[in-house]
Amino acid sequence: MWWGERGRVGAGSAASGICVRAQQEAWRSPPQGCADSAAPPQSVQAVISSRPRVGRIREDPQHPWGGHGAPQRTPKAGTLSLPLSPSAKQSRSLTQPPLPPSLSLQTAALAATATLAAGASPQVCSAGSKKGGTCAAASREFFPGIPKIAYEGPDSTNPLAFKWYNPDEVLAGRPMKDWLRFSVAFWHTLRGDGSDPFGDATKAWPWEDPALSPVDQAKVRMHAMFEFLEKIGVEYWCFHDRDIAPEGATLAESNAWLDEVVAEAEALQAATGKKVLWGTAQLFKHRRYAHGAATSPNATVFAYAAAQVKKAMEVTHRLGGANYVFWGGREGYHTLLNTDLKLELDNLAAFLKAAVAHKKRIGFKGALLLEPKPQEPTKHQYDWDAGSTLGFLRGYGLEKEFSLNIECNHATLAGHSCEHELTLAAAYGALGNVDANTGDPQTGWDTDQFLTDPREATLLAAVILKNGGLAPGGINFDAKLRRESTDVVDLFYGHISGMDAFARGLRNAVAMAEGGELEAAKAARYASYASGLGARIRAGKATFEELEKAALAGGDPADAGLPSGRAELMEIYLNQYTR
Ligand SMILES: [Mn+2]
Repeated sequence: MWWGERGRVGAGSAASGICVRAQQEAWRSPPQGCADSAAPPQSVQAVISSRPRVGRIREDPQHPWGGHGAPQRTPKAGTLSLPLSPSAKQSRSLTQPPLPPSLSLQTAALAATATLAAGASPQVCSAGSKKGGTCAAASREFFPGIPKIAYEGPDSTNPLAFKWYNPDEVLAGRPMKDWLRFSVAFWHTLRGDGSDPFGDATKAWPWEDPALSPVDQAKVRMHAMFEFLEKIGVEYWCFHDRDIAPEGATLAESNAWLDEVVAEAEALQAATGKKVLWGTAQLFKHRRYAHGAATSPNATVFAYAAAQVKKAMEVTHRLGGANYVFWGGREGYHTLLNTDLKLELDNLAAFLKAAVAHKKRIGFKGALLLEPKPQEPTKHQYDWDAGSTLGFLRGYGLEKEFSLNIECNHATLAGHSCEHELTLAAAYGALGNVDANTGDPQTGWDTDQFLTDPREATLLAAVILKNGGLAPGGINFDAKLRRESTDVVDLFYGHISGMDAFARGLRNAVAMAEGGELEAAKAARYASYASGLGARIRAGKATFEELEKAALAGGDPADAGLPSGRAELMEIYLNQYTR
């Protein structure tokens, strides 16, 4: 295996090595089975305070995620020793900001957390996990001291609790969890390392272990994912093929490694009841896709991309995915001077038709979704926005096979509101899924922040409510921490904030619908279409001759006076329901 050839296998891969490292790195929970795992009990505060701090982070050019490598930690000498395992020689500097007081009050006994973690991250060691070290590493607790997040109601001041999201509470005839169908994105939450075009990785996540082989590392990450899902209380997750498994030296090797990691995920799903909301293929990162994938000028690249999607669809199907997504990050152009736009659109349609055929061949029942975005990384992406994507689908007769995955930050990049994109997709019966995030009003690029504004969430939830929900889609947190947010607890804060925003928005939207002022005002505004001439127009029966006759007889509508649009009153209603 290539990682062996490059010297990635060391003594650290063995169970004993993991135990030694755990002793050396004070922030780690000792893996189960290590001789010193009976370390003295610590307070929750001490465990949280010993969360991984970013030490020295160096580039790892072999890291499958690319140039910005897996962060590697060097414990930093500090000023205060914590009562960790007896052999932990390192001391750590307590430089992080004070924790919310509620944190130290929660789960007074670490034992409760440990029990939870054991349930959250069951000891699944698939046939592929031959190294004892991997199994031990995967069985560790990755979020020590963080309890399962509970609903405490709007008056709670505990930041590690839900104020609005109460999963089993029934609203408008359905539990909140079924309206919202939240999902965690593997790529941001597990793989996001804080790097940007100007800087290296900033996050030193405890599941990253450079001593492991890439495949074993991928399995360990998968265990961290399921512990996170369990503690945050989210039922679904989403992935790209290359997020969850490394790229091999050949396509066959990539496929084999993907199968190995998917087997681990399958076992974890069986043990926890968690499900895949959607899977997708990463057709934008590797240099082979520099000119595009399905719209590449090179037929060999088209074929490679097709093979990758074929496999990604198959593993999504194997994991029981509810949807499969296509995001064409490189499907576009940088200049029309070298681009045959018509040929590329034809090829994109041919690619999608082949995907539909394969879906039917393998019996995948999930929905196929296209995800619009106007640009970034290309100057112009063909799936610019909901409108252009719907037009493309209709132009090639694909509208019955695909619906849309609307990402809010993509909507704003296209010059729309997310509410607009959801409303337009819903109008065409094509609202498939929401990638929940937001941009920053002061920046013009895709910042993928957690959407936390209750007014915005109310507007979006109102569309979702009117659409009758999103199933088989849901609300996927395609959102990442800021570069400078570097603790695992920040992942919880981000998701709690996002989940609470949508839950609050849903509560507001249900109340707004029950109040009925906005719908009544809208109905009144269009009342002229309810009968007579308007009803004939609605039915598509009115001819130009008939309409001309009515206009000649009726005079200028402006003279009769047109009703006010009442936008300001509508804003009062919206704010009245935004809590
Ligand atoms: Mn985005």
